[in-house]
Amino acid sequence: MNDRLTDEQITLYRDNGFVVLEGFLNADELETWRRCTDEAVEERLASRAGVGGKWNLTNQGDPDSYYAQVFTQCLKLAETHAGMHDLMHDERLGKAAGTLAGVDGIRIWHDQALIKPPFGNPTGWHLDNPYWSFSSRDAISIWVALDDVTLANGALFYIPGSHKTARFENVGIGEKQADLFKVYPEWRQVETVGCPCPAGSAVFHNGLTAHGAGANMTNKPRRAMTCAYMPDRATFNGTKNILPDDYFASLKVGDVLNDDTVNPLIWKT
Ligand SMILES: O=C(O)CCC(=O)C(=O)O
Ligand SMILES: [Fe+2]
Repeated sequence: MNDRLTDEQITLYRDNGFVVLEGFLNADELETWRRCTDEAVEERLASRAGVGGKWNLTNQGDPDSYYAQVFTQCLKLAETHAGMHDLMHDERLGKAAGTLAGVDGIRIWHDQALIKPPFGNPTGWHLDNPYWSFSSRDAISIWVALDDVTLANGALFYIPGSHKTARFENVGIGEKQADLFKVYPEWRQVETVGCPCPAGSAVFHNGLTAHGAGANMTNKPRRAMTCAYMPDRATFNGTKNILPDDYFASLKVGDVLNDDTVNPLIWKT
């Protein structure tokens, strides 16, 4: 894993709100990530209801819906697949995320496979952090390309610098790609940046950077394995998102989200 970050990469991340690291995984690691992702997704879909019978850990409840055809989304695969657990708990990922974000500890918010199917719908423009149960300008995600990602099969697109002016207001990923620009009309003036990248690349983005992805115009899947990270000591904002029912019921707004089972601490300075 080529997890060493240059000062230039850190600066790019902080200025733009995203950075592409080509050659992050070597060929052997890429094979392992592909195998674990394929197996974990297959198991999750075969179990139909995911962890604890909760449909919210996959979006394939109605495979014909618009959202189900944006990507096959399977959340928290580290909890159901041992190989994926080992990949996601790798301290080097936490260190890279924490170094880019400039924080002293990183917890897993959730992992998720995002497999854009052949002829899949585009991913509408959105922010990530406002979906989650903590509000932080330092939230960060890794998105690892498991296939060569091109402008034809669903490359990520970003609005550079949008993380600096985002206000935690958001829209859902729906059929209307441009809804986010009703909330942030000023971002219409900013040139977007597409991020095609070879398989094995890692793309990091801030949880408040506006992003989306194109349609998959090819007859092959575009596989990505991702993980969203929460800075250590982040606090509960009242949103349930994917928190387990009993844990959610026990929380008050402002509580520190430091349950090591729900949100494992994978790196600390
Ligand atoms: O893979 C995609 O199409 C979208 C990815 C995304 O929204 C994310 O990783 O936050
Ligand atoms: Fe996203």
